[in-house]
Amino acid sequence: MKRRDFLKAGILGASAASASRIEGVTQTIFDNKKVFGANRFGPFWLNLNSSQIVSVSDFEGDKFPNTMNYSLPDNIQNENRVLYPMVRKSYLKAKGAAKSELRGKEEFVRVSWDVALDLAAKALKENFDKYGAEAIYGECYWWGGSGKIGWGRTVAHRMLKILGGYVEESGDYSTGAGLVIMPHVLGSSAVYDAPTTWKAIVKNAKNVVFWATDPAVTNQISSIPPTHDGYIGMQELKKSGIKTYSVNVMRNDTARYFGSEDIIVRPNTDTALIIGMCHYLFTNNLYDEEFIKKYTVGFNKFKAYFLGESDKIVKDAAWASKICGLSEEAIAKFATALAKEPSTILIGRGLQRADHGEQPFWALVALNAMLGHIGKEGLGFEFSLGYDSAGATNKVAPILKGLSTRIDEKYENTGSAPWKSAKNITIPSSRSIEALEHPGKQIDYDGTKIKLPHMRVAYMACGSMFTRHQDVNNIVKQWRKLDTVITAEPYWTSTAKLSDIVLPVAVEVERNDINQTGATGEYIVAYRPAIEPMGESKSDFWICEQICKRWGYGEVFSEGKDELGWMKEFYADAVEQAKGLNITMPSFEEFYDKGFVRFEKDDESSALYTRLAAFRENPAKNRLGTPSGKIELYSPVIAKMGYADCPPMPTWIEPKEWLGDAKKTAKYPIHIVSPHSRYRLHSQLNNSIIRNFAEVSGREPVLINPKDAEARGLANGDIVRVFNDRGEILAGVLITDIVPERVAAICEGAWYDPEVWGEKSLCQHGCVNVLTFDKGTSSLAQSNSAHTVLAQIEKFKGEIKPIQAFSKPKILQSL
Ligand SMILES: Nc1nc2c(c(=O)[nH]1)N[C@H]1C(S)=C(S)[C@@H](COP(=O)(O)OP(=O)(O)OC[C@H]3O[C@@H](n4cnc5c(=O)[nH]c(N)nc54)[C@H](O)[C@@H]3O)O[C@H]1N2
Ligand SMILES: Nc1nc2c(c(=O)[nH]1)N[C@H]1C(S)=C(S)[C@@H](COP(=O)(O)OP(=O)(O)OC[C@H]3O[C@@H](n4cnc5c(=O)[nH]c(N)nc54)[C@H](O)[C@@H]3O)O[C@H]1N2
Ligand SMILES: [Mo]
Repeated sequence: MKRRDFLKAGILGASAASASRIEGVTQTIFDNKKVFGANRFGPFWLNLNSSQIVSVSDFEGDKFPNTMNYSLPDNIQNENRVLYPMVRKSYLKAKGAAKSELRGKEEFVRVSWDVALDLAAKALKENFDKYGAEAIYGECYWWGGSGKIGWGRTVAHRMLKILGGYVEESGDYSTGAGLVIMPHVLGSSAVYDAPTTWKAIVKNAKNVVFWATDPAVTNQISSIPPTHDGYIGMQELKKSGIKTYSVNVMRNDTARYFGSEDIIVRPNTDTALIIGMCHYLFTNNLYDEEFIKKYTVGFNKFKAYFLGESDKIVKDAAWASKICGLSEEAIAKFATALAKEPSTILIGRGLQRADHGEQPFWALVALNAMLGHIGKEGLGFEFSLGYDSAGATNKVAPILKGLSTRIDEKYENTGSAPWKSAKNITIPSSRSIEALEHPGKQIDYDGTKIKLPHMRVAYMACGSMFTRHQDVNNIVKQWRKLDTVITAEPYWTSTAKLSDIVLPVAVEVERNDINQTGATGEYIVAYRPAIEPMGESKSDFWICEQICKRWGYGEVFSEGKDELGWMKEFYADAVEQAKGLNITMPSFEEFYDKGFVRFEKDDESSALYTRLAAFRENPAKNRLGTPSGKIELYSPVIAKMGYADCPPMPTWIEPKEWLGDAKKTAKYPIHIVSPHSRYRLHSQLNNSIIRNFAEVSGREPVLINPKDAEARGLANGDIVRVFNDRGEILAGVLITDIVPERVAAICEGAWYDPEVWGEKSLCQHGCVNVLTFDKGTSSLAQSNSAHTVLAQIEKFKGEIKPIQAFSKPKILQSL
C-alpha cells in the first residue's frame, strides 16, 4: 500500500503478514524501505523488511547521532512488550477493586479492549464521583513516549481534566529543589530558562567549571527529539584549549573528555566548599564588591554567617576542607583562579537531588555574585547546558503547537461539563508515596501548607514508579493502599506487573504524531506508523479517548479529530507562522511522505545570548522578579517562613546521611551516588540488547574504588550485596579509581527485580532506589533526596537466581 493511499484512507492499511520473528510483529506499512522517525534519543532512519524493523541508521541532520537508537529494533520488537489488555485475576473476578495485596503475585488474564476500558473508566468515574479529585492519582511522570499530540502524559491529563480533576505534581524529580529556591534568589525558576550559548562561552571564558554535571552523557537525550547541536559547542570548547574543572564526587565522562582538573568532593558537601570559597574571596579581597553592591541584596547577612559572627564558627577554607575533603590549598587555588580570570560555571542537577538540595544552588549563585562575572558575555553561571543538547544557535523557525488540557469552549454545554469546574490537587513532585502513607497529613511547602490527598485510583502512563521513586520497599508497602492501579505501558515493567489493569501502548514508530527537534528547532518531524502496533497495542491518545467516550465525552476529548487530523492542524498553524518569517513550507502530504521539514537559517540575534546580560546592563530597567529586583543572597521571604531546614541564606546543613557522620558510617561506610546512565534513559532500553554493554555479571554495575574492593576481597565481575536498613540489591563489581574511596556509583534506572514480588525483598538486578530514602529536600521545596544514601557492600554468598525483571508475568487466556 502506498503511503499516499494510506493517508487518504486515514486508517492503517493491511496486507498479508509474513512470518515474524516474534509474536506481535505482523506487518509493515512501508515495505522494504527506509523510514524516517524520531524520539527522545533523536531522529533516525528505520530500515525495514517486509515484517519488521531490521536496523536503525543515523539521520544525516543529527550532529551526533545517539547510539542508544541502535537498540530500537530490539527494544520495540521485544518479547517484553505487553501485547493485549490485561486484568489481574482477582480484580477481574470482582469486576473492581479486590485483594490489592496480591498485586505482583497472581496471574493476569487476557481480556478484550472493551472489558479493560470499561473497568478503567468505571474505577476512575466511581471514585471521582464519590471522593472527588483527591482520589485520582494522575501524575503520569514523565519520560515515556513523546510527541505534540499523543504523549501519554498530555492525553492522560486531558482525560482526567474531563473527568473533573486529579492529583498532579508541582515541580519535578529533575530539579525540584532548584525550581523552588531560584524564584526567591533570581526571581525566576532559572533552571529552565534559555541558556548562555556555547559560542559565547568559548569566545570569552578562560575557565569553564563543570559543577556536578556530565553533559557528555546527559545531552544524549532530550524532552523533544535532539539533533545534538550542544556537542558541537563542547567540541569547540575542547579545541579552544580553555582550562576546565570538574567539581564532582567522581571522575565522569565529561571530565575525561575534556581532561578537566578534578575537584573531587565528598558527596553532598558542595555547600561547605562553596561557602569556604566565599570566605576566602572575601578575606583576601578577591571578590567583586561593586557587583555585590549594585546587583545583590543581603550580602552583609551572608558575610556575617561565613565570618562566624553569630555562631562563632568561621567558615574558612580550613573549615570547608574538613567537611568536603578537599585540601585548604586546593580550595584557595580554585577560588583564586575563578576570581582572577573570566569564568563560567556550568551547574548540573544531581547536586540538588539531595537532602537540603536547595542550598548548593543558592550558594553557587552567591559565589558567582562574589566572582562578579555574571551577565558578562558567556560568563557567570548556567544551569541548562547539561540537558536537551542546548546552547547552540537557534534556527529561524515557526514554533509548533501541541495538544493541551484546554478543552474547546464549544463543548461547554455537553452533559454537566465537569472540566469547566475541574480543580486539580497539587502536591510536590515525589511526595506521592508519602501521600499514600499519610493521607490528610499537612506538609510545608514554599511558605504554604499542603494537605496530602487520599488517593485511591492511580492512572500510570509514561513513568516508571518502582525505578524512579525512592525507597522502593516502602512503595511496595504503600502501593497496596491503592484500590485500583491502571497502567498504560508498552512493556511489562515492574509498575505494569504491580497493576490491576494493564493497557498495551503503541510506541512512537507505531502511531501518528508530530514534533519539533530541540534545542534549535531545526526540524519539524512526523511520527508515522512504520510497523503495525505490536499485538493489540493502541496509542495513548486512542486509549484516553476511549475512556472519555465511556463517560460520554469522547468527542470532547478528541474534538472530532484523530491524530492525523491534529497533525494536519498543527502543521497548518506552523505553515502560517512560517509565512510571517518569509519561509515557504511544503504541503502536509509532502511533509508526511518525507517525514521532516528543515529550517536552515540561523537566528544570529541569539547566537551569543548570555543569561542575565540584560540585568547586568541595566538593573533598574531589567529588574529581576525577586521582591528587591536584585539577586537575593538573603531572602526576607524565606526568613518569614521560619524553616529550620531551609535558612534564609546559603547555609551548610549536614545531610541526613553522609560520610562525615561517624555514627552512621560505622554501619554503612559507603556513599552511593546514582548518576544517569549513558546506556539508557532512566529505565528505558534496559530491557533491550543495549543492556549487554551496561551490565556486569548480568547485574547493574557498582563502580567501586580499588581500596574498598580490596578491603572486601572483591574482584571484577563479583556479585555483591549492597544494603542498608531500607533494603538490599545485588550488583556486579567494576573496580575503578574514577570513584574515590568510600563512594560507589550505581546508575539509576536498572529494572527492579525483587525475589518476591509485592514484598520487601532482595532486588536481584540492582535498582538503586531500593537503597535511597524518601524524604523531601526541605520544607521549602520538598523535592527528592535521591543522592543522599549510605550503604554497605559485601560479597554475595547466597544463591544466585535467574533475573526475572524482563520476563512476562503469568498470563491466563481466560478466567
Ligand atoms: N536514585 C535516583 N533516582 C532518580 C534519579 C536519580 O538521579 N537517582 N533521577 C530522577 C529523575 S531526574 C527523573 S526525570 C526520573 C525519571 O523517571 P521516569 O520518567 O518515571 O523514568 P522512565 O524510566 O523513563 O519511565 C518511562 C516509562 O514510560 C514507558 N513508556 C515508553 N513509551 C511510552 C509511551 O509511548 N506511552 C506510555 N504510556 N508509556 C511509555 C517506559 O516503558 C517506562 O516504563 O527518575 C528520577 N529518579
Ligand atoms: N544518557 C542519559 N541522559 C540523560 C538522562 C538519562 O537517563 N540518560 N536523564 C535526563 C534527565 S531526566 C535529567 S534530569 C538529566 C540529569 O542531569 P544531572 O542531574 O546533571 O545528571 P546526574 O547524572 O544525576 O548527575 C550529574 C553529576 O553529578 C554528580 N554528583 C552527584 N552527587 C554529587 C554531589 O554531591 N556533588 C557533586 N559535585 N557532584 C555530584 C554525578 O557524579 C554526575 O556526574 O539528564 C538527562 N539526560
Ligand atoms: Mo530528570
